[in-house]
Amino acid sequence: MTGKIAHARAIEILDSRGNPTLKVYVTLSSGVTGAACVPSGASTGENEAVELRDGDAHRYGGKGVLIAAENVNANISSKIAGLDAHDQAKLDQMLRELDGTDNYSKLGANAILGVSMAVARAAATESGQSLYHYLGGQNARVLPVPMMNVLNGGKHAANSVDFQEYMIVPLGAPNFAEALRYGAETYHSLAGILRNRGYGTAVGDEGGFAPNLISNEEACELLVEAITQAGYEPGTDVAIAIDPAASSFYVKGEYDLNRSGQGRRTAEEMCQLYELWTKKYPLVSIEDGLAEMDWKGFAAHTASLGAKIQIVGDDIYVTNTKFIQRGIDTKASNAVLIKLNQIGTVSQTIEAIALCRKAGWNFVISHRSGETEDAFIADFAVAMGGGQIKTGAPCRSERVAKYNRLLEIELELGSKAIFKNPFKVPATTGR
Ligand code: 2PG
Ligand code: MG
Repeated sequence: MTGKIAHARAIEILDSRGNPTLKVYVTLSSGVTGAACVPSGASTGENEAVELRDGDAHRYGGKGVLIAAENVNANISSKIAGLDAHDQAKLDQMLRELDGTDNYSKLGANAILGVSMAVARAAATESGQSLYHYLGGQNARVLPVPMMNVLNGGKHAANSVDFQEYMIVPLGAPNFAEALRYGAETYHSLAGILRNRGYGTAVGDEGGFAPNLISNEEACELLVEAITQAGYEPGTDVAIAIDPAASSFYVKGEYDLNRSGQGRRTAEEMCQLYELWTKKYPLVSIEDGLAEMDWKGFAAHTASLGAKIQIVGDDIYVTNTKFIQRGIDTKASNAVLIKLNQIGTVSQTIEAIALCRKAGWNFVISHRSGETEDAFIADFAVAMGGGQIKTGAPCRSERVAKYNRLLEIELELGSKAIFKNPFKVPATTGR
């Protein structure tokens, strides 16, 4: 009989930081197998689903995932055998019940998500469809505008920059392939500028350069210069987005910009800083400008800039409808960063996106800083049709795998493919 799950198997593999993670293979009774690899974050939100690690100091510094693998092989596999692989919602509900906790702390969100994604892959293959069509229906055809993280700081690099991510957003391109070219060319022009200034061009976890800059703001100046030097118009062709990941420098109710030596700031001062940057630079999106526990700061930030640009919540929501609803009620942002492993199953991720849509909010499908060659999120971004993906620099194969998959999808869709600027308001350059 087709459509039924036969078994699931998990193995321990390595992620892009050389840490263990899971690869899960789900085989159907038809003989079709789907596989998926699980990503892993560094600047994690406090309320994320639990990534189960062995804690055995003799293996990978305690980061092994053999227990999570065994949970798939010994506990989950036999319980999901016989379920219809094409009923993702039912499968994911079964996984929730099997674990029995709110945050998958029993079996591990890494074990659960690996199974959830691999089942989707197997079902797509069995039905003869691309994953983006299987998950998003036959009308799925919006290619995402990429947010490409080209300067890394914070927890993703050992340098003098407090803010974690400075991204280029090629929103003026006519299609995804051209957007990728705009981005890659800007990345190379940035490399040249950094070299000329005597800065290092070694890369951080997401493939962006990680130089010791003089200030957090210098990164924005460098990006505008790189965009211009690559032959593009800042704001019109290529804009800027940032993810300060402010939870990582929130100390006792203040924002401690100690890496760059810029001292402590209150939430109000951080808001003023972002207002100033939005006037000076072609900024279209700010993610986690305030810390995850600073709901008041987030609301003030959105009140000051939300009408002009996209304000994204990542750590504050952790792709969880409970927190996203609170954000909607309190006007804490106007967009959500979506990460499958923050919440644990494909279905719960889709529920989070449905809530964003209902509120008229944007959403951005995102990688993690620890990634693998799995390009699941490329298909997922097209399936969900939100028009935005954040998946690193055009550098390091675990990042480029997603971009290359999107090139394939665009080709497959042909003239049906849509690529458009998802930002309501054009960037204000103030120039
Ligand atoms: C973020 C992510 C991805 P991490 O903060 O948005 O860029 O980082 O995976 O380390 O949480
Ligand atoms: Mg983030």
